[in-house]
Amino acid sequence: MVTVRITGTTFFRGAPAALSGLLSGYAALAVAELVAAAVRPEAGPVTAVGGAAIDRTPAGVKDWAIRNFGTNDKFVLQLGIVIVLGLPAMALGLLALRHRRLGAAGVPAFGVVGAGAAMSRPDATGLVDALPSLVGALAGAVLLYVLIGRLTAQPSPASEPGAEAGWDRRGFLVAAGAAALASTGAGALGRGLSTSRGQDALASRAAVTLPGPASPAAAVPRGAALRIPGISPFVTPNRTFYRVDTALVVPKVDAMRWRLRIHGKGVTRPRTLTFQNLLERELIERDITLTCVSNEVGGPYVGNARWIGVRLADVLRDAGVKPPSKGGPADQLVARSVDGMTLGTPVEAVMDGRDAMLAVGMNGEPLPLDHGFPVRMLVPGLYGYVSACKWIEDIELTTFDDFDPYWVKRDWAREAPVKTQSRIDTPKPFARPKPGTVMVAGVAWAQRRGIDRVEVRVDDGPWKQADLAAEATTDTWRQWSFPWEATPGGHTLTVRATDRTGRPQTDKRARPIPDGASGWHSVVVTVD
Ligand SMILES: Nc1nc2c(c(=O)[nH]1)N[C@H]1C(S)=C(S)[C@@H](COP(=O)(O)O)O[C@H]1N2
Ligand SMILES: [Mo]
Repeated sequence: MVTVRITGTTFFRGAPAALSGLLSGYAALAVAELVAAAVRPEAGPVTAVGGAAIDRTPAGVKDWAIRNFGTNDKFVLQLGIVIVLGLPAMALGLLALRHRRLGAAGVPAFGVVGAGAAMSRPDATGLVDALPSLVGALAGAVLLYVLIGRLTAQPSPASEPGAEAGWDRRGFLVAAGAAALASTGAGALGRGLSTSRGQDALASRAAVTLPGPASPAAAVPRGAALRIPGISPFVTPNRTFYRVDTALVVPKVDAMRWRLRIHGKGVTRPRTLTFQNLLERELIERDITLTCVSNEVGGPYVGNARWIGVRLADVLRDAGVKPPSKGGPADQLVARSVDGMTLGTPVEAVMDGRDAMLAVGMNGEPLPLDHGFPVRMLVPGLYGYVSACKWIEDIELTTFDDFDPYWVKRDWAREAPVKTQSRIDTPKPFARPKPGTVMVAGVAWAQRRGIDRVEVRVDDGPWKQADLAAEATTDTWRQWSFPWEATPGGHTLTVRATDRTGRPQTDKRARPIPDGASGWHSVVVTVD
């Protein structure tokens, strides 16, 4: 009789105990996010663990995640973290039912993981980064202790005479309900705080008026933008411009408080520039195609925009910097962003006359937050990870021997000029066009060198010249088209480009790591 009762009760209490664990985890996260919002949003446990996971993810998996989830990769990661936390939280609840102190003490163990992750981030600033996770975990532990206390407390004999569940059901429900409410409130408050911080950044962006460029972009020739359905437009709108970065939370930088420090080897006149300082300089406007090294053959991580900014070489010269070819001691420029990302660029490339810039505008507006507001770097001809630092705040002149930036530490190449590539935008893979003339069209790029020729092959037939759109500059991609007389059946369309140096795009397949994918893009279609 007694045994039966205990077993039944234990089972009966299992569900509320697991719920207590979940609630405690929820409260811990909510309190942690609130503390983070007050001290440092990036130090919140979900962001920190997610960021630390990104830092430690092998390049192959990261590529896979970007490929399969696209820009949603970060949402999927965060969702995964929350789900993965749920199970142990419930287990701790059950453990606490038998060993109240031990179960409650398990919660801070997770806090330590969160704190460790936050402190390991490249942008960590010290112990404050540990604070959100630790305070949150403490709150969670206390809550679990209290809730389990309600669960194991005996009801007053008068309240529920003969009640089989020997626990203070009312006390538990009240405590659990209050905890859920308070946690939701804390979470909402935290989110509100973070949002209001973001408002300063947004307000400062809204207040920016970009001055006209002293050196406007060359007019885009009339024939540079073909009107073919399905082809990538010559100018990629900001809204659809690809985004690749490690930031789980997009940095929200107030342009009025923004500073750029320039220092390091061979910097005879170290500088700290304000946003206003930049706007007061001569601005250049250029059309530049930006490419990500992670882009697979035929992939989407390439876009062309009209950028406006300050010539980086001028700023460096003002600081006394000389390129190695003029006897300068630094061969690597390391750009650092507000979120601790580091990117290394050859000083020689930045100062060789190309339009390397500190960009403040993109397609006629201040940089979107996602694309680096208020200031980012751009160097035509180099993949983004070795040149295009978003949310930049520091430029250090150093050497390739002395410092490996973020991606180089993760086995990507130190130097990475963009490889010649071409892509079929239309028809799409597995399209079913009708027999007759089918417009095959797409884009090709070889920044700095320029595209000289694009050829298309149907199945194993001969290479045939595609029609090239007019070239805007050698730093922009070039559209091409090819009217194909399609015959019924399955066909493979393949494209290859040749750059202005006369070198055809290699057919040798290479993965993106370490210095960019190579190979020809093919699309299989069925004509019927
Ligand atoms: N701060 C910061 N800057 C960054 C990155 C990043 O992760 N953090 N990613 C780089 C990479 S890999 C690329 S390809 C470009 C992409 O720029 P976009 O997102 O504006 O297209 O930004 C570069 N600048
Ligand atoms: Mo990239």
